[in-house]
Amino acid sequence: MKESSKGNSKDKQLEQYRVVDKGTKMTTNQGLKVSEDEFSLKAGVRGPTLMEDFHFREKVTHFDHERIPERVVHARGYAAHGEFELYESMKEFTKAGFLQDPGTKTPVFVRYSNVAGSSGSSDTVRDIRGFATKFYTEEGNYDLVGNNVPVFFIQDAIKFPDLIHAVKPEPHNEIPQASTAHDTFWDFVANNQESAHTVMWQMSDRSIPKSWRMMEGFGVHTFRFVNDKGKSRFVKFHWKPVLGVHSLVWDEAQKISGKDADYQRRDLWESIEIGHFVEYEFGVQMIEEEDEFKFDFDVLDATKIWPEEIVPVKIIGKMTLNRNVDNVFAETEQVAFHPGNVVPGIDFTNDPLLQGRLFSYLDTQLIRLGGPNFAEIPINRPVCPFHNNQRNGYSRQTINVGKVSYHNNSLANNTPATSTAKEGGFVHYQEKVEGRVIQARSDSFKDHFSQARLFWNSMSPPEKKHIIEAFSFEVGKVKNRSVRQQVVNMFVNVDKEMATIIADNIGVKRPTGEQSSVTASSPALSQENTNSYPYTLKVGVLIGNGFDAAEVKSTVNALTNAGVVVNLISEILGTVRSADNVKGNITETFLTSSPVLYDALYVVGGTANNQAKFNKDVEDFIEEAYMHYKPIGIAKSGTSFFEASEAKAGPGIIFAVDNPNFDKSFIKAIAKQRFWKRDIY
Ligand code: HDE
Repeated sequence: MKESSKGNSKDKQLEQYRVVDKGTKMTTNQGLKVSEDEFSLKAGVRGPTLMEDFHFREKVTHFDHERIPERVVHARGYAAHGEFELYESMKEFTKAGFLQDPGTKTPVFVRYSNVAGSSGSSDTVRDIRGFATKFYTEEGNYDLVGNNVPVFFIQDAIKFPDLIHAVKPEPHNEIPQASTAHDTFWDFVANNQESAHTVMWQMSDRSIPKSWRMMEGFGVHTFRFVNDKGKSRFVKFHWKPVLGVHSLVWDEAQKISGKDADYQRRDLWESIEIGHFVEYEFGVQMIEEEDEFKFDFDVLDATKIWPEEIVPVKIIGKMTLNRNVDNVFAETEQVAFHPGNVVPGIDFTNDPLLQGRLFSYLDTQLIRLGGPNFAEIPINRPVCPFHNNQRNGYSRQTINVGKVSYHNNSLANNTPATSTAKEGGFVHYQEKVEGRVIQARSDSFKDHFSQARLFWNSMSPPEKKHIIEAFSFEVGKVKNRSVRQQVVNMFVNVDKEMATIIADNIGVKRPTGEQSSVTASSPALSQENTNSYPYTLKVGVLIGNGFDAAEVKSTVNALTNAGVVVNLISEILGTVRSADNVKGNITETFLTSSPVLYDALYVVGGTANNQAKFNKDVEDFIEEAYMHYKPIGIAKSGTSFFEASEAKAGPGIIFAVDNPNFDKSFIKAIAKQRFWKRDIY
């Protein structure tokens, strides 16, 4: 671990709680040294175990209670520490302390998650990803609990339990795990048409991100910035990954689930361990209060984006994740996020989805973390002092000294004292609210298809193809014909051709409705327009004995210099030798690895003990990478291996033969990641 990455105030606070057991003597929880940890206490060597064995009872009792309830949603997750640095002062817009002075660094903790699956499910399922950030500011913890998709399925929090019941495995047989490809989810979609826009995102490549390091994050709701003069503006928050937005292809995602269910957490862990820190820029979109009604969407509706071309994203800082956790349970599992954790200068709006979340998160922590004292768990403690009159409850750790635990008081000089706004006290924004008590939704929330169509219009041809394939897979898994029909009848509102192709694929009648008349598009929504770098991508080198050391070394060096991670793959672990006896270190075999775990292949070829099997393995790797549109670089000695495979020369296939620019072209191809123009089927 890099020394520098243990330096911020949160890291220092956590340091006090770290316990290193290595090199110590074993004791009970009471501190008594243990003399025997192999055999329980028995009456005779073949006799019954005795109740008296307090060490056995303590050990097993603790074990019996090791689990806590997993999160009801977002159960599968993984996290890392880091820092947020402000580029430019936001003083004009917000009084939030951590957004005032350029260069201010704030410790952060980020937990990524999948929504639907249980904690043991696979990383690469099709799902929206959670992207929750806790900023440990000097004014208290600020939590931005967002997703990698900017919109949500529903408009009012009262429908959240319904949505989640429909998404989760069906209750009669608890199938399928971590998948929306089943009857109840699509029945929910078709009968709750406000989900249309988010479902389009979910059927797009966004829901199979290649890496958490390569996906955007969104606050989703409209929040408020409030400045020191009390002026408020509407704001939406964005995380933009420096490496750009990249996705898996569906066949690859499914195969990775089997080959490495921990694919995304491993990617995050390993990247941070080798110093490939994870970076996102932080952006804000702002709308003046007086412009609230100037748009063709309601700013309070969480099923709508503010197209970046209409409301630009202002980049104001950068987050870098640079330290893995010490203990996943203590940190990642026990972290408690809450959209209601705000600081002065950031406030809420009347978005009915946000309003409901403000209740739900505190409530869920009470059951998950076993009582009201979870803020005292090290990962949840703010870095600034915290004092109030809350007392007692399960697992209270603070020893509050003195007899006063009420307000107002005279015995403690009326402390802990409240603070005015000037002194940093949080004062809720004084929005004027009027209305009748009513259970209804504003008409301005009722357009469900315009932005779903905007999203469709913004997609490139390969992205559109993937969306159609995703629908055809997901709805194709729905057994109930009426539900399948209802889904295409709904999505014809987005695009007639799309819905017609899906209808044909899933064996229902072509829909008769008409698509939305929106013709606008938002180029920012297409992944085609994203950043692409070779940095941190992974290349598998398929190599046997007898390779040309000079050629391979030069390419591997060029790749490494570009920040590419290179693994040598062969028939067995150990070493391979070049024609002139230079050694190569084999870290994976054809059996332990798979082309789906690499971004590109470098085919060197060579000789092996079982040449026929080696040749077949190399060909299989080439064919699979080819089918997933990945770049393949072919060393001179690799040409015959490539030619023996079913893959064809064309986009993203770079040969070293007669190519003085091989390294450069290969690195460029690696950065591009996918070659959709490949003739596959
Ligand atoms: Fe959540 N959500 N949510 N959610 N959510 C939870 O809190 C809830 C919503 C999000 O890594 C739960 O601690 C309601 C939108 C993330 O620990 C729970 C509604 C967005 C995480 C809960 C929503 C999110 C959660 C479950 C409808 C994107 C994981 C465990 C109004 C902006 C945080 C927990 C982590 C977790 C409730 C909708 C993001 C039950 C009622 C919209 C990233 O409290």
